Amino acid sequence: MDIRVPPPAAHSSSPLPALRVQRFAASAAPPAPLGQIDYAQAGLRVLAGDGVDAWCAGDSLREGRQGLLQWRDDGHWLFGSIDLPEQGRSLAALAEAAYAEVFSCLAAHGRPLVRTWNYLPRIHDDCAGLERYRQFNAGRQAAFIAAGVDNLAGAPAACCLGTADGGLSLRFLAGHCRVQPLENPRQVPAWRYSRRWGPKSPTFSRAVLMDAGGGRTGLLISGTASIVGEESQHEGDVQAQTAETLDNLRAVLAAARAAKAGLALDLDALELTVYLRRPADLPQVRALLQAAAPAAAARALWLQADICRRELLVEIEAHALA
Ligand code: 3EB
Repeated sequence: MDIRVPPPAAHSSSPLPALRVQRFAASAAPPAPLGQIDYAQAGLRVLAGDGVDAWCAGDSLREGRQGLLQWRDDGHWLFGSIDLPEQGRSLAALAEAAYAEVFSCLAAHGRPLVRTWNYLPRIHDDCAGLERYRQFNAGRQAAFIAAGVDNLAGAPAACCLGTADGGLSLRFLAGHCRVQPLENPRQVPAWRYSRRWGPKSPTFSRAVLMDAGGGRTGLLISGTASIVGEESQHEGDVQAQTAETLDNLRAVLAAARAAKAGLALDLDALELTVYLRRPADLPQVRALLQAAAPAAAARALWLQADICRRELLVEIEAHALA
């Protein structure tokens, strides 16, 4: 482990710095945030908006490496990344290895996982009779269980998107205390999906609420799509899928408001990332988003990616630090 000065103050004694995330064009991104996601570098095509999300909090950063994993820690928050080449391994083995590194890093730092971003190449291809996304799910879940996570209901918020090539790219944010996971009453919790969606369910919560420091509350909403119960809705109809996705986002926001008295967030308060399977759908989806949440639509980042079920054309993730 390669530790840079200065060592952190014990995190119980220093005040919790406010977590913030800012969007930049790749050329303008700050050199040393807690961590950043350069979407183009992760293999996604930026359709509109600035393509780097920089997560920042305190300035006293330590950083280090553990195998192929890199992390930065400000004493309260930790942001990490790991990029694993496939080298002939199955996606299940790859996901399990990547998440084992993540959990070993988090155990060393005593930090709980808050949010993960997962990017994997050729997500729909078949490998030994199982779609690669489903293989990924099997490996991810196995790593959670191996790490001693006995209740998948506490899983982090997440997204999982397909890229054209490259290896498995994982980005993650860990916090200073346990977060409050949220579910969407319109949807079956993903960790309880039936075996129709794969032998092992995906390991994520629909959203998490947390203390974001500086007196603020953080709401991180997972990738959200046109799913009701556990069924994909409106196959082939991008406009209806967008409307259903917005209804799901509203339902998660209602769950967040119910969980946290005084939280007054609506769609327009969210920072949105919109993933489109087909770039040509951008104008239609943008028009619907502008009608539902004009201010949020104006700030949104638009990316092209494969969404983890073939029939899904649009997925939206969001965060707000209120
Ligand atoms: C869904 O709701 C759509 O596997 O980490 C959304 C967010 C989706 C996260 C993941 C998958 C993931 O099932 C897909």
